[in-house]
Amino acid sequence: MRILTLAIAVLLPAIAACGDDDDASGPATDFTATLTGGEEVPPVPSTATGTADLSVNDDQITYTVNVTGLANAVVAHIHIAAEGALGPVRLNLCGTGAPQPPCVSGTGVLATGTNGTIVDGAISFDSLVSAMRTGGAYVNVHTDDGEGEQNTGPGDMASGEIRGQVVAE
Ligand SMILES: [Ca+2]
Repeated sequence: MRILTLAIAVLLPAIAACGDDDDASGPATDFTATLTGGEEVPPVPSTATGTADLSVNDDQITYTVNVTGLANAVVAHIHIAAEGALGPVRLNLCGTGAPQPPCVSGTGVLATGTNGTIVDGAISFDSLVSAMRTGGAYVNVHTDDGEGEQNTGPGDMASGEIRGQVVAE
């Protein structure tokens, strides 16, 4: 019995150390969003879809947005608002000029990069991350055919063609 007790005492710290990798009690740093036209406000009848993967590292967000069948993508951002509501742009993802990349239309990687600069400094970076953790942020991809009026339909939705609420992974 004494030997068994000793073995447990030796093993317990090792088990606790292994658990650190899967600690679910800390604040989320990895997020995802599923983008569809139906999530836009009001909904957009687009067949394009997308996924966004976002990872917070210190004061930066590293992101990759993949899309399927999206025409005329011009710009993408993280906005602040709950699902079903519209809110202002707070972080640029693509199409806004260096250092963020241009948006790539079609099927594949729309954009991948790193950014920690809040648009207009309107909120703090920590406030953006807090919103991401509480369902208060969304990824929105805007399209524009560059002709005539805007927001005429898929491929020409300057107000946003596919959108997805940011959720913790
Ligand atoms: Ca147009």
